[in-house]
Amino acid sequence: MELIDGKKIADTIKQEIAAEVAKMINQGKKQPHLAAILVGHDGGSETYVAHKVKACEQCGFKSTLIRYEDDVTEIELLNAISKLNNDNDVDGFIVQLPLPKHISEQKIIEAIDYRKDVDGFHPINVGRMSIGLPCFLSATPAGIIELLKRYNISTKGANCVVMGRSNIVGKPVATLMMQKGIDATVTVCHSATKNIKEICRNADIIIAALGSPGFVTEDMVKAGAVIIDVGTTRVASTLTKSGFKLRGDVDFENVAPKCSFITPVPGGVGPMTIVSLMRNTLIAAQKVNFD
Ligand code: L34
Repeated sequence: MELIDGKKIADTIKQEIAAEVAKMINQGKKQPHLAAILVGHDGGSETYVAHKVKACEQCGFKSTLIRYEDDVTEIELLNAISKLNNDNDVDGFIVQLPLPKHISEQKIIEAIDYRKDVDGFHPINVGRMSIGLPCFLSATPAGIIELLKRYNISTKGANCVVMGRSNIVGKPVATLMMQKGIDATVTVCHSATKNIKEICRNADIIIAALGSPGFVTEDMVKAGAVIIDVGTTRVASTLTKSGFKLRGDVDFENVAPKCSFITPVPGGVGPMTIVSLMRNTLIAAQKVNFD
């Protein structure tokens, strides 16, 4: 069993991006600039956005964090987005999800100029991805593909089971895995799927993105399978100062010995999500024309 070290790969990629930025600056170009809107004080969102701001520093980007309280109105957020759309210094921006219930996430996502949508959540980017056109790929799926590539994991003809059908991970990663060049045979499982254990046992690659801690157990995994664990649920723990620890969707302790490759939580997919956002911001700053 080999551990897939997402943190190490992410650190390497950040250095590659920083070198690219140094070149741009040498050529007299402006520093790439990522802005993030964070609403409220959700613990997970605070952590992820803080990681994004820090990664900007490491890559040599400028970053701007715009914060609102939970009671922000939809109109206020739409105004903030419109400002960022029109700000020539901002190359790309994100609105960290989830948002409070009184705000329509879809409306917010669709208000973002797709050319600055470095999350790749706008329907134009999602649509372009589905038909294999250049676009901003959403960060977690792109990070997973990059990990498979950097570990030389063969995907051609592999049976890939994606667990979860969210717009952020399940659906886009399933789309990417079946694309020409990656060439996996993809099955997507969700809460209404029958025989989920059987389907998983047939998988060469399992991508677990359900947000259900420890769901994937040893009896669901074929010997030698590759396991990508996207879950990062905070569960109560008396062992840590914070009072919680992160748990993935995979029962790591019992599943790991059976696999050929497995991602840990933390230190697997999470850091790759951050670095894919950095890559998209670099592309946005280079004003690559996708059309
Ligand atoms: N708009 N909303 C928008 N874009 C995104 O790309 C996200 N996502 C998801 C939630 N909402 C979003 C993230 O940023 C999930 N996500 C994310 C980002 C980073 C990490 C996990 C999820 C991460 O860094 N995980 C670390 C541990 C972090 C910790 O200590 O809590 C890891 O090693 O897995």
